[in-house]
Order: sequence, then structure tokens, then C-alpha cells
Amino acid sequence: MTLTPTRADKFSFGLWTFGWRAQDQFGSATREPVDTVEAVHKLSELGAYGMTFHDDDLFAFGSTDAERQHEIDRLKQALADTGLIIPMITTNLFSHPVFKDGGFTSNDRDVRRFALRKVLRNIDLAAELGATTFVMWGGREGSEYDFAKDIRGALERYREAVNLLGQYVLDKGYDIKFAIEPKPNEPRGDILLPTVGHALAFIETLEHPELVGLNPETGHEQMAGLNYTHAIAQALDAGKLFHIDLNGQRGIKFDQDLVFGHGDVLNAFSLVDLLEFGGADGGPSYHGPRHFDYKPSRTEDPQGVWESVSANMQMYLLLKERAAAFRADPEVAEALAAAKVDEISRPTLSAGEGYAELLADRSAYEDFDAEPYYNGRGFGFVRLQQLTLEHLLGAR
Ligand code: ASC
Ligand code: MN
Ligand code: MN
Ligand code: MN
Repeated sequence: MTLTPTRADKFSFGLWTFGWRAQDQFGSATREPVDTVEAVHKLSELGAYGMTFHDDDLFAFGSTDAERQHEIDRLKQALADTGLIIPMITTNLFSHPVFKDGGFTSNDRDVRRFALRKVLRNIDLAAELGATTFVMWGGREGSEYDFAKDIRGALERYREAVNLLGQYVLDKGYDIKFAIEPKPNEPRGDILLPTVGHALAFIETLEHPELVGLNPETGHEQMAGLNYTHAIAQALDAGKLFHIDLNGQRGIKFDQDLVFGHGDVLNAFSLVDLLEFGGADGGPSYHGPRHFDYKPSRTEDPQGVWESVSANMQMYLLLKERAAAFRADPEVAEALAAAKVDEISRPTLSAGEGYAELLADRSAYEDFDAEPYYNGRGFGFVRLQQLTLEHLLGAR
């Protein structure tokens, strides 16, 4: 493989990703912690441009002010030494026992107030480090038992929290936007704002919807049996793709957080094509970080961890190269035209036409001949899919 990541590719990784020690429900950690400064140097060497983190990834929950500052200073020095940046930061409202029933939507009001203070402090840190996106994954906002949570009340509290944070950013004049990350379940039996669609509807109920967008994660949509490329397309349509969490997932099961492309590779292919070539001019449709939120499998040793970091970037670049070849193939262009894929961009009504003109157009209904669609006028989508796979497999 000769595809070498560069900073222009805007690849970023969470400190909690390669830093995961691989403890799970059934087993203890299999790896040592990764030091932040070493991590920044390693990421820089491997071709990433950014690193992201939860507050608790950088300094343990309950750190003294001095301990917290020490870790921030070490990080800042490493950033200065390498030129790596912090495009996004996020808050851990899920690990500590205090958040066992959620942060913004815990039934316990004292916990909700504590959660807000923890986030406000972290927003100040985001501003200090120049992060322009603030992700909110509400992993513990949810329930196992229907009568244990008043969902309408919880959504009101969620809204109250996000409204407060928005007002804070506006009053402080910070250049920060929020990105909500949906997930259907795990660790809660059911999580609030479970999919991209739910989150989009919620955002429209906020005081400042323009401050809030989405951070959709590949595996999270796929855990709900949904098509991630469709979710990203709808987020783009709504102008809400503020950030992205790329990884891999194989079907409806626990959150696998595999390397990007190591799950549903066909869906990863259409996704990269959309991000890189889905813009109006045939260029990128998304300009933010290509952020990986994956977990190196529990079976990996430290060398395997860094190989898995590179694998994410290699998969992305490989799929981008494959998508470019697909787009440049005249046979693909011909198959796309035969499938009338471009025709979806043409408005259904002609210029100036309304329902009166449509009703007056006999060719649209009275004289329309539906007969040829029986046993004819196929779209050739299967042929198009075959060409897609031949490109994906490197056979073209
Ligand atoms: C996040 C985020 C997730 C979770 C998970 C924590 O901030 O984007 O998906 O936390 O990675 O393990
Ligand atoms: Mn306001
Ligand atoms: Mn995940
Ligand atoms: Mn994520």
C-alpha cells in the first residue's frame, strides 16, 4: 500500500480510541495506558492532523486543579512540538458512578446540575485549546425500564441543558458549535436521541438550533439496522453534518467500534464517495475532520494498536482512491446514466408550474402510458452494483 496520509487529509483520533485498555464486560484490561504526549507524537508521525478527547481521558475524574493543569500543559507542549491540533473535545458524562442514571437527564437534579458544571468547565477548555466543535454523546441518557424515566420530562431537561450551553457559548463569544452524537442503546437499554433522525428533530426545538448539529457514528446507525450513508446524506441535506465518527460495525449487535471499513465495507465505500465526491462541484460535500472513533480489538498488543490507527487512515484513502476510479470509469458513467441517477436532480415540476398546470397536463396522467413499465424499462441497478463491486475489489 502506497497511500500515505498527510495533514491535508484531516484525519483525527480520539485519545480514548488507541488509548482504550480493552477492558470489557467479561474481561480485564489487556494493555497498558498510553501516555498523552507519546500519543500526540505518534499520531503526528503516522500522518494525522488532530487529536480529540473527553475531559476524563486527559485528567482523571476528581483531579485537583494542579493535576488537571499539569496534564493540559503537557498536552499543549506536545501540540506545540508537533503542530497537531485539537479540532474537537467532548465531556465524559458516562463513566463515573454519579452518572449511572445520566447527566443532563438523570432523575437526580443535583447530578444534572453537576453535569452542567462539568460541561461548562470543559467548554472553557475547548475554547482555550482552539477546538471549534464540542461533541455531546449522551450514552447514559436513557433507561432500561419504561416507568423509570419520564421521557418527555427527560427531553425537556435535555433541551434545557443544551439551551444553557448554547447561551454560554454566545455570551462568551466562543467560536464553538455543538454536535450531538446519536446512539440507539448501550450502555443504556434505550438511549435518548437514538438515531440521526431523532436528533435532527430535537435540534429544531432548541432556542439556538443554528449552534447545534450532529456527530453521526458509523456503527451507531448500523446498530439500529440503518444505512449510515443515508443518515449522512440527510444530515448534509439539513446542513447539520458538523463532525463525523468513522468506524466499522457488522450488523445489529453490540457496538463493535471496528476499524473504519472493517465492518460493512460496501457502505463505507458509498460513504467515502459521498464525503469526497458528493459536493455540488463533484468535490467534497464535507470539509471537517475525518475523525475515527474506533477501538483497537482486545487481542491487539501496542504494536497492533498503532497498526490499527494506520489501518483506519489507509482504509479511508484506499476507498477514496477506489471511488475516484469508479467515478472516472466511462462504463460506470454510462450505467449511472442508464439508471437515471442524475434525473433525481431535476425538479418534478417545470419552472413556473404548480398543481393547476400539473392537473392540466394530460400527458402526466390521462395520456400517460404505464404499460411499458411491465416487462420493460428496467433501471439496471444490479449492473451498476456489479460495476461498483468490481471497482471496490480492484478488478477495474
Ligand atoms: C464519545 C463518543 C462515543 C463514546 C465512546 C466512549 O464521546 O463519540 O461514541 O464517547 O467512544 O467509549
Ligand atoms: Mn439567546
Ligand atoms: Mn461506538
Ligand atoms: Mn463516537
